[in-house]
Amino acid sequence: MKRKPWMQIGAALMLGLASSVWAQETTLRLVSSFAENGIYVQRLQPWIAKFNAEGKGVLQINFIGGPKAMPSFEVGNAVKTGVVDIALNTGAFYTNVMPEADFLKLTQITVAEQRKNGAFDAINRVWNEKGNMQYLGRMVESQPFHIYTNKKIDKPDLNGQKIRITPVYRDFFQALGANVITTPPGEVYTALERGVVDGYGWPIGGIFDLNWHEKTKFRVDPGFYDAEVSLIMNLPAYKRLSDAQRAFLNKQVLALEAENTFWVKFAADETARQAKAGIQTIAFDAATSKAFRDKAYEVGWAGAAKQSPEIAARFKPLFSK
Ligand code: 173
Repeated sequence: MKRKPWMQIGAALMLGLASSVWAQETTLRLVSSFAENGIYVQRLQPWIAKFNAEGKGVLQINFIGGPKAMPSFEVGNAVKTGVVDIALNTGAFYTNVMPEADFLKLTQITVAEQRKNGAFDAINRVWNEKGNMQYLGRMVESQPFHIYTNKKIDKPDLNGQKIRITPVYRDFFQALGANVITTPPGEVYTALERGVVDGYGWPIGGIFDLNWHEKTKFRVDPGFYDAEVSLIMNLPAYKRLSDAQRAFLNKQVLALEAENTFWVKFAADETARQAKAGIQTIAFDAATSKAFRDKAYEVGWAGAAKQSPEIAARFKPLFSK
């Protein structure tokens, strides 16, 4: 039988209708590199609940779990290969995917400014090409890193100290003379307890989440860099979304970033809580503090330039004040 043109149009319409019915809802699997009871996941949970409530029929998130579900340092690769769709992660945990991931600690401007000045686009060019990922958004800012130690110092000198690190701190702490040991957060408590390390690097907030305050005597001020905790997504999974799904996802991520004002107060609250818990502050005079912070960035950018000169040069003006 010869088909009439109107029959073909009818068939096309029905196909279109069917595909719009079938494409209606997608569920994305999300894992976290950070502990489920920690502050980052605590803040992500209500966001996921709202996402799923508003995303009915469009897009849903299925939270798989934290480091018990997948080891922290394996999450980046799982996003790259599509084993999971989305991760809450920090660049230091997926330098095995691309060394540039750790450069995000060097941003000195707000996340909103990074979106405006082209930093996000520059990041995504690299994340797309080298990581097979979309850098969706950054949910933590204004959280400088600190040295926490049980061995008192009176100047910026870590000679004779064993310090737990991730790639965030490696170059800087080694420049200060430390012996460094890389571990995921989940191993810090035991390392302190057994005396495997004298101290550790961590942001100003969150040391109570895994009870490290029980094993911590001193915090060194000032802080340096800015803790980066972000949502990253498998690039093919991102591209598979319909325009409406992608728009919904981006809207939700922007809403999450709009809540980042939380972190300034959290830093102040955590500083007070540490003092109350008996953690003493080691502070340097103004000139030494400035030299300490300047050195952190100098060493950090030098390390970046050594690992990936072209991309470090591209990022530096976009990340700096
Ligand atoms: O110390 C760490 O484990 C680390 O690199 C990090 C990065 C971002 C937020 C918290 C910790």
